[in-house]
Amino acid sequence: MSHLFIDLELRHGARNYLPLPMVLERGAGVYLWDTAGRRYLDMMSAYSAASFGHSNPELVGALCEQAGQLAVTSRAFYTDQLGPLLETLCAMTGMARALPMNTGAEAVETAIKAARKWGHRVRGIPDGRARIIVAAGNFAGRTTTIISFSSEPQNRDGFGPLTPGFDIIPYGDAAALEAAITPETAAFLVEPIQGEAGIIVPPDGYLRAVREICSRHDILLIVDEVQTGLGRTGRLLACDHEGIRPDALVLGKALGGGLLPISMFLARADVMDVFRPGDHGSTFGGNPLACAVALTALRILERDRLAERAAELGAYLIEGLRAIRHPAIRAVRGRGLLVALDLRPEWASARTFCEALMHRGVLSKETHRSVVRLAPPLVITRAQIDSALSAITAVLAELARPVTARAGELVA
Ligand code: IF1
Repeated sequence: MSHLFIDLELRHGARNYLPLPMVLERGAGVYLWDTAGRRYLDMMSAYSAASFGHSNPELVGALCEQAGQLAVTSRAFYTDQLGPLLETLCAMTGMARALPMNTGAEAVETAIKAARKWGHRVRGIPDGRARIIVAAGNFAGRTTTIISFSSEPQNRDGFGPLTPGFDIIPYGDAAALEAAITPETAAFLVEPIQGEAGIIVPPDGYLRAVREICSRHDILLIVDEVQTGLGRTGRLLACDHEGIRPDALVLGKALGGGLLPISMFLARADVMDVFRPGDHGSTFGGNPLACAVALTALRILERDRLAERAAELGAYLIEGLRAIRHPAIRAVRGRGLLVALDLRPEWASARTFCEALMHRGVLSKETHRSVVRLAPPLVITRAQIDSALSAITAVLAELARPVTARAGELVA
């Protein structure tokens, strides 16, 4: 039966993904079920969008109630849902203003437009000359401007002409930021932990150092917390681990409670005030339906102390992974419930590992060939983490000797 759905996607869809060979039809909490009724423990939670668990009943309730009340109005009118969400997010993050969008990429594009216009109108950079510094290994979405500053060739190849005005520096190197700043630099856009790059945690103090450099040079520190934000790394924001406040912030994914897209660009007042009526917008940005779900998600995040939970259970997961003694494991890294199991390529590819995990009822996703991403819903329990660790241990045990050793045998 599942091949029918796979065939339909292959026949009528673009081939821009290579999904694992299974078909999902239901989700609840940390579990997903395929069309054959098999249950899976979800260890990647839709790239951190499903932090509250799949089809969270409270969030579905908020969605249904608001959908029956008022869903999409455009921003031609005020509504009773957007203001409370903006107020709540500004209070939680310490930002002065917020501008709602839908996807992470749209909120990042909003950040780029704000930084450029602030650079031109406030900082006095000649019009059209503002530059933004980014870090190698960044991932901020798939629009043509965002891929223009990707250091990953596949993200860019064939999609030119690329958008100019970006300078790429090594990630985790504060001195490189200082050296790259010019009179035309308006901002530094950076992830506090790089997700797609393989869950790369920068050296301790990196965020504090770049905060000081940006302040001293009066350039904007814009932090992309689309993936790391909203409790994922064990604090409300990953920036909180170093106690720094950026000049602007991007949120997305989990803000929609795993039910619908909503993202947010938040910033200092003088940055957000560069937007005048008609400068920027979006049909669905800030729609009351998404706002009602996001408000409920934020209330659950705080009421159920999900950030603290991510810190505690993330440490438990990392400790459990590090206790597995197997030569195929090159590294275990991460923060909170954003964890990477980095495999030695001569033992197995992350893709092969994820396929083997799937057959043991655990779902994850590879990134950058050698990294298995482990980022479950923040509502996961210790017992469920134990199940994931058992499956990972079993798959590791299945791995035969490294490919190179086997090849040696064949030659001999
Ligand atoms: C895919 C992972 C990638 C993001 C950060 C902005 C965006 C993302 C830090 C854009 C999106 C998604 C996109 C998805 C895979 C996934 C991802 F790290 F989360 F796994 F690619 F890096 N900033 N990340 O991570 O948000 O427009 O997608 O809502 O494109 O395959 P979006």
